Amino acid sequence: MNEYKHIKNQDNDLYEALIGEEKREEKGVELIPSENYVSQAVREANGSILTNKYAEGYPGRRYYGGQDFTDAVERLAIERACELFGAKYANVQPLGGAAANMAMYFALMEPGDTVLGMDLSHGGHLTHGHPTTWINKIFNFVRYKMKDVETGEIDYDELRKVAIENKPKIILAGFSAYSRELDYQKFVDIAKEVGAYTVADMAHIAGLIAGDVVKNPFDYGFDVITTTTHKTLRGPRGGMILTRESEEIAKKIDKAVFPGIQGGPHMHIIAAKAVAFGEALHPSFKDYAGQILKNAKAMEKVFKDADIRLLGGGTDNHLLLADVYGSLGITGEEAEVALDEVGITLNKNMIANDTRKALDPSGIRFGTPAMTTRGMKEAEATKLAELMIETMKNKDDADKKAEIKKVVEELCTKFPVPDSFV
Ligand code: DSN
Repeated sequence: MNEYKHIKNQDNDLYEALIGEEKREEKGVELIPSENYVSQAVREANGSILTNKYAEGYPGRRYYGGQDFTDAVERLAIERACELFGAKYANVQPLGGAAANMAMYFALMEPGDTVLGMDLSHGGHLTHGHPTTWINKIFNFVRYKMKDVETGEIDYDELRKVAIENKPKIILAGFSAYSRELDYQKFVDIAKEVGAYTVADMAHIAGLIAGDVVKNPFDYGFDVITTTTHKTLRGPRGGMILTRESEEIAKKIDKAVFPGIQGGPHMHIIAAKAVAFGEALHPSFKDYAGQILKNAKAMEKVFKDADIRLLGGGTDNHLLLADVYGSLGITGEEAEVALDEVGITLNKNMIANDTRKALDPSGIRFGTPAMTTRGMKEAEATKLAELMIETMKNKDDADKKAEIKKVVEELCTKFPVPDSFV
């Protein structure tokens, strides 16, 4: 546990909140598939004096003085990112995944141009053109979907048809609630046919790509990858844009990030990205990524054995989507609350063709990146999945939930978050 001694001395209200969160993370298990625990080294960089520095521009061409050390920091992050993903260019300045996607859209398109992306109710992300976002007012978004929600197979014939009809500038592969591998070759073939760029939003699976346990879209000729750095990749909260080989695209992306949509880069976060990418280049990261998948498969088995419907029929990655309303008669919101009470954190989620609403949907989404960071393996994943089902089946039984909470706490005590991963 961190001491926060200076905060304690000068700001007790904030101190109490931080200690509360420290305890919550220690005593409960995190199954939100987009979350993780970072190393102390990442946190040191994140909390470093680089937060003091303005560094508009890029290494070797900054607009402010005093850049003796910022260039070295940013170059390290760029070189490591390129090595991890097999890219020629990397922009490590995006403040998050949404900023990365926005900059990518502005780099590759003019207002009014069209993007073909995954339907949001079938696993796509808000930044892929949700009607409530500003980006949706600037660009035109058309959709592809799963052909069969029970297997997760994408309808590539429909994707091709929509591409031919709408001539998109970008065909976007990527998701935030989809558990199967995509057929990247099909995306590339269709994009070639209609003259579109191929972009993969790999925020959720970046760590799995870096660890070589799922396919890398660049191996199929994708032009660009956007990602966050804090999910499976286990870095600080932030974003990144990678370009496979085109200098022309990379230049457009750099301009779109700064001065296009952002000001001074957050150099402390870029330093923390460099640390995290260094960790992901370490051979042990491959084991970590492999274990994420094994743990997800162990959870899949328990849910399947209990006859709980999994969207896509199971998982090829780190996450699972379960139709708990259809299978157990408990809503996603009720499940989230009951599980929170026993120290298991996950999120309610809409499922494809959901008849319920976003704030109280039919599904839950959960995954294994954070629990795997704690060193938990298949036995613990199996136990947690069993406890989840027991909790959902007994959501109104306070005694049962107290009993389960104790078991979760004991498990967490045995698996503290490590300080270092290398
Ligand atoms: N909020 C992230 C997630 O949970 O998937 C995506 O932005």
